[in-house]
Amino acid sequence: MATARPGAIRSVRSSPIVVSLFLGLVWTWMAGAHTISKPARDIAGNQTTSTPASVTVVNGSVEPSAVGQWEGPFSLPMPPVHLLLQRTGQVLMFDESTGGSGATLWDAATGTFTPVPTASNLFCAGHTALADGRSIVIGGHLDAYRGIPDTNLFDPMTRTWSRAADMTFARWYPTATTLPNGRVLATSGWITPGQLADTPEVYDPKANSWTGLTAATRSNPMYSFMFVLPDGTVFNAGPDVQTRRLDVATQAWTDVGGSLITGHSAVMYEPGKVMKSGTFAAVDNPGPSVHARTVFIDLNLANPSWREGAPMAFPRSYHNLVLLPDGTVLVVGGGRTQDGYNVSQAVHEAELWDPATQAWSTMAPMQRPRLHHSTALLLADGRVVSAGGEVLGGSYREENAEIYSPPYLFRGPRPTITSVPPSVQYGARFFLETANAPDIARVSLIRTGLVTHGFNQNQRYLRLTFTPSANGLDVQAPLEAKTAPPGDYMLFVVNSNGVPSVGQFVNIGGPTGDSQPPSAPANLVASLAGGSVGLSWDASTDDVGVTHYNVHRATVSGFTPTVGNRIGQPSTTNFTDADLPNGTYFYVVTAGDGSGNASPPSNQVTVSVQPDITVTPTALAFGNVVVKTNSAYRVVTVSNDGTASLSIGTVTQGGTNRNQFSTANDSCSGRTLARGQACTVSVRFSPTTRGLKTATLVISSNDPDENPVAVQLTGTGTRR
Ligand SMILES: [Ca+2]
Ligand SMILES: [Ca+2]
Ligand SMILES: [Cu+2]
Repeated sequence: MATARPGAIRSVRSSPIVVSLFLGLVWTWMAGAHTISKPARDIAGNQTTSTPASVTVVNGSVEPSAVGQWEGPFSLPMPPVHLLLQRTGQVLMFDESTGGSGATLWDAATGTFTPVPTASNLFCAGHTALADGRSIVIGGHLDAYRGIPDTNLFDPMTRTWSRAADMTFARWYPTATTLPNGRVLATSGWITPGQLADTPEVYDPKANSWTGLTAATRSNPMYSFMFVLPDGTVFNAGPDVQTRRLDVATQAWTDVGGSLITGHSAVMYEPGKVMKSGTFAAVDNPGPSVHARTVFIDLNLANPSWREGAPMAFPRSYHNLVLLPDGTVLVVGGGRTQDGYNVSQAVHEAELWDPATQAWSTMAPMQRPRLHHSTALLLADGRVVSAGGEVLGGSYREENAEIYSPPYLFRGPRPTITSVPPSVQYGARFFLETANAPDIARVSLIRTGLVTHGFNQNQRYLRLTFTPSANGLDVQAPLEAKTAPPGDYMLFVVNSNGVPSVGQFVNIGGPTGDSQPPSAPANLVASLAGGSVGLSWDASTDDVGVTHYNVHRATVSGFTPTVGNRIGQPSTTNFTDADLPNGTYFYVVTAGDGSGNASPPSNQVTVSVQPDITVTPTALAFGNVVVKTNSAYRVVTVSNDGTASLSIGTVTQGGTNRNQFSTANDSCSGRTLARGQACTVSVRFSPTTRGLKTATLVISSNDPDENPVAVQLTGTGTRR
């Protein structure tokens, strides 16, 4: 194996168990006592040695506005190996010490703990969030490297667990990933020692059933770093060095390339852009020395490849990467050794990575060592909880949490969000009420975090575009589920000082009770001015509320409105389609509500954007003119009676006797006439011989249906 496999120290319950690992190493587990597997790494005696609290001067400053500030530690009922943020703002936690079933809800705001036990041992499970906001916990713990097939759902509103269909495979250390269609991908995890669940499977919450991706069977690292990419494929960023992507629909894996390092945590810090840092480690399977390296890949590129960026200030293993509302990435905890419990080698300083500078900055140090089984999570208030750390049966055990306020909470007043809709559908525009609209520089969405073992299986970050208005922001929801799989997100506004609001929970793309579409917009009318089409219509009605209109344009009559021909989503009953090229256009408008229901289309209107040439007169008869004399000049007027500019070519004479006629005072050749403008050209007849002479005055232009226009010229040469 190119990569060491993660493991966990585990308590041992019966006779010696021999566990064979891929590397050919054999560990012997002694019966009875709950001890660390390798006596050489016994940490007895370290347990009660608290790390001296010290103030570290960082970057020449200890100002909270530069390095942030830690609070705590606060006691917890367990060292939380798993932290799952809920839409209530509460955090669900569980570990092994309470039998794996002693899940507890923590309300950080009130400091209260509410037991929410379940029948399954959830220790070492994987977890993500469903479209409706429930947590889905897959697999769990029977014993070391022995998983369970249990699927458990936690509803934050009722605070209850329900048991869903079992997976086909038992999984210990699996990864759960919410797909764009709301289903959940289960990757990897141990069935039994030495046997990984190599076949991914997909859970359908509607059918309550799992389906194996048998054609996608391959050995993936346990607790794989999995990310849904903007193209809908799922990227496995590690902790293997070799990385690859899975097309769930075709069940095909494609190699992406070597990532230079293993990494102990990974984040997708923008859609398609992934970072990982530090060294992968497992308590029972130490590898080479720990480093501080950071690598990146942009999967939006046609040929993505990993590149190395500025390293962290400290070598780290067992750390957590946390996405923050301003787009920065916080690294918390970890240590300089691979053992996972050498508290003397713990890194207490946090570091902050800024995507703008691509550099890490060292932040304030926390009090406690956060090593193996430690967790870190962004709270809705913009602070970060760093919690736990323990080795089963060992003396390293942190039943506490500390809470970090990043520098952005010390840089002036926070913007506030007065209201947002509780749920928004893809492509909708929605109103975010805030008194700070003129000062808002960024609107961000961060999916609720569900973290264990250094990897948050559910967090993701995206920015939303917005338009300020009097009392808030008109915000564009994510256009599709590939960039924001359905579920609960925290919505933040960030002001020009980089200070975030408190996050508001918004469900994106999830199920709603509203299935009734608005009424069709009536009386759609169009007006045309200077190549811009003004559209207006009568307001629609809806049982819940019209949130926006969809303006659609096509070049064929009777077309079907689709996302592909949608040209705008105003929240008002008018829209301007500016600077159209010449052509004939058809428009319809539909009304949308906040649940993604669209009305039938309005009446269709037609707008023709084109020049229209008018030439007066269309024939000139010069009558009898004595040979070798000139007639008087006659004037031909060219005007543009259309709705777009008329471009005139060169005015010429054609026909048999074209040299008997000539032009002067030509203000038309090469001219572009705006709508309503005119030009003139003068023509005279100069016969050189007797008899009837005919020719044409040829006027070419960009008129779509009259090009060229020919003015008939006639005259007769007579004897002197
Ligand atoms: Ca409705
Ligand atoms: Ca015409
Ligand atoms: Cu573990």
